[in-house]
Amino acid sequence: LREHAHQVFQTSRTEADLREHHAKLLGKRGELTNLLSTIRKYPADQRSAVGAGINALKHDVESMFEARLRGLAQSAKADELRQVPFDLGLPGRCQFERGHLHPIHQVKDELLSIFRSLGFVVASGPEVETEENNFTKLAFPPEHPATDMQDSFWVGPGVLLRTHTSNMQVREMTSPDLKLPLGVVSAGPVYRRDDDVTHSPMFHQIEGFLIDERVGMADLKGTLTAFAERLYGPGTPVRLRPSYFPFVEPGAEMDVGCVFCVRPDGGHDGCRVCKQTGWIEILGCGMIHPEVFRQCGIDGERYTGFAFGMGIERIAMLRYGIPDIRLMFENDLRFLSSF
Ligand code: FA5
Repeated sequence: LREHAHQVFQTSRTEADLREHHAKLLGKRGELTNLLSTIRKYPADQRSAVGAGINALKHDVESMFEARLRGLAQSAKADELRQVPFDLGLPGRCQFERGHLHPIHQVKDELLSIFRSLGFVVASGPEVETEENNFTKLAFPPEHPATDMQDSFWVGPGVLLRTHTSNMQVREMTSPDLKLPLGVVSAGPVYRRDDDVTHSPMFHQIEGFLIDERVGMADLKGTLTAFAERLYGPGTPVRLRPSYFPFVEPGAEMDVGCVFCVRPDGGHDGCRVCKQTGWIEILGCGMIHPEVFRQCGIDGERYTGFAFGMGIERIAMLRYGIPDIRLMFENDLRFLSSF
């Protein structure tokens, strides 16, 4: 019977077939079930041995049935997979557009790579900063309007969202790993209580500074001229105008020749970007103030340095002709997908 069961199960080609054979063997009137009723015919002392034998047989037949059932299911699955033409390389039916970096990040990466190619190393720092690193060590006088509650977002006493990336000057100069000479650039978000078409409460700056013996204004101008030429093209005119920042002396702002209204005759009639002056202000800069060196524990007799900082949105707006800074933070896909 065991062999018979094995043979009929193995030759069953479908589940229905298999179940039919199973019923014939183990169903209510199945051959094996009938066997059980023959136990009575045996002498009493043999019945339990015969019963055990029949039960073992029943168990074996059930196992054979289960195994064949699994085998049939597996080969059914394999047949199905062979029939359905699966091509994993086929392109999907819905077309996803590829994303890209936000224009601010595109410009930021470009600015950083220009300064990297000029030999500066890239550093980064936190957006939550101490008053000391953001203002005090940068020689802001205590009554300076920027330290007022109106301009800064205070997180707690003596702690604020940094208002500029100049905090990185202090962080680098007071670092235990400081090694001079040092040339650093750093970019990231900064925060101020501003809100209009050219001023956003959160915006991005890039800061750079170089500290060495005998660094002078000529090095500053040379570096920034090389930078402007790489950003806006060879021969881009630049000029420095005197200006004031508490942490530099002398301080200056740098303008580049307006790239929007350049004409062979040099006219600027009607240009709204440079307001017909022919110049566009792009950054603040100057020689690091001896007071900053003193506060940061650097020998200002031996070392000098220059520093500069600019708004990344400003550069992006000029580059792409974006009229309103707020467009850059609204995440409107019609705007973003044009970059
Ligand atoms: C500074 O923040 C100085 N730390 C720059 C500096 C560094 C000077 C090193 C000297 C040496 P200022 O406040 O001017 O300077 O800001 C620099 C630039 O940030 C501005 O020219 C402008 O492009 C940009 N900016 C300022 N406020 C906003 C704002 N709310 N939204 C967008 N851009 C802004």
